[in-house]
Amino acid sequence: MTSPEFANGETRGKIITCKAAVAYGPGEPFVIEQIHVHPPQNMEVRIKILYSSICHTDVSGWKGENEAQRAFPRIFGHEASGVVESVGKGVSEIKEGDIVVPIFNGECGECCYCKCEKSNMCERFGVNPMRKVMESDGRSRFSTIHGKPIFHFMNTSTFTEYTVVDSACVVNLHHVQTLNIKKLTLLSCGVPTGVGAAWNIANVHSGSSVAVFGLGAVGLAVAEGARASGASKIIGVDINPDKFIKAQALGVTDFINPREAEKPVYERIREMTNGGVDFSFECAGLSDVLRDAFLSTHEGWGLTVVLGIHTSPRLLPIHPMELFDGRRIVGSVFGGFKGRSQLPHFATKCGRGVVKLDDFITHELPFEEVNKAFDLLISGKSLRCLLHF
Ligand code: CXF
Ligand code: ZN
Repeated sequence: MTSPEFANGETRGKIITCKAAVAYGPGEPFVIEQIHVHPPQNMEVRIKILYSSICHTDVSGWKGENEAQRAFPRIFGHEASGVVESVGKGVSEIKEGDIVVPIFNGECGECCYCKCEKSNMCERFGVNPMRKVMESDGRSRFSTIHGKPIFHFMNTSTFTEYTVVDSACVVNLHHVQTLNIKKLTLLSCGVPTGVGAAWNIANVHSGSSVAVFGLGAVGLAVAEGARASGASKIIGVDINPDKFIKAQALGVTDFINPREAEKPVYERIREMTNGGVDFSFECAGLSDVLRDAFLSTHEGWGLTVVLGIHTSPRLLPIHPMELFDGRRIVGSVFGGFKGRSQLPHFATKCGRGVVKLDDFITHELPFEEVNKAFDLLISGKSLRCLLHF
């Protein structure tokens, strides 16, 4: 990958004044304004963002759906690509000018989770929606030009021309020659989240049957992962019939619109699959949908993978006795991928065409139009809208 024209070293070690989309309150329109971005500290990286897209987790955080996680003013955004502007002391695997993607689910490489091959959690840099400042010193690297701190989001904060993230939350994809920078952006959250859920968490195998509830970018990435693994039946469930056209291109073989169904969706799916699917994936973040997903799998071995963001307070809509029917349920974050160590290989596979990325980018807008891009996602018109900086 050729770096964009960058790296004169002039800004290294200095505060950068640049534009960012700042959210001042839950659900309030983003304000594009000048902010200060402080230099990266030990083991941190300052990134010039080239593209950022929007994921439903940004929408959920921006709306303040989970009360305990509210923090404003804040810079949202966690799916992006960029070029390294400068690095703090101790950073060795990333250098100025490298093409990178930030990851919200970091990998320090040293904690008991990072050392355990069964998990992609990280003690220090795993998803912590409560965190709003840098892990190392509990401070923000962003401030208004009047010096008021602006909070971080999900270890990343990408709706800004420059961001600072810990090096544990940066994946170096500089070597990936086969994907352009726009496609690399997709690898920062939605696509690995979905594909990895099918590959790493469910282990979807050739000939298996799958139901995907919610056909946004993550649900479609699950479908694409299942297709690539040779699943023979992939049932897409969504209330928006427009989603089916795109879904077909990504491997979905059958479609159910719950609004048109005469019986519960799980009953319909059981009829279509001789008792239930092998795997179901809940990508809508709705309790009733999760129950349908759970009941749509086959007794004895069915597995439901939860990917959707559920607002709190909500508990699993399942009676413990129902687990005695042999259906299982598990959550999945970032598709089970360990970001820094496994994403480069995943990127290479995508570059080889194992996973088709072409259909995920539906819109592109200048970063200043972030409010419009949010509308497109919330109204179900876009899958991924790339904001360019
Ligand atoms: C989510 C997954 C659940 C926790 C918050 C982040 N993934 C990406 O947007
Ligand atoms: Zn996301």
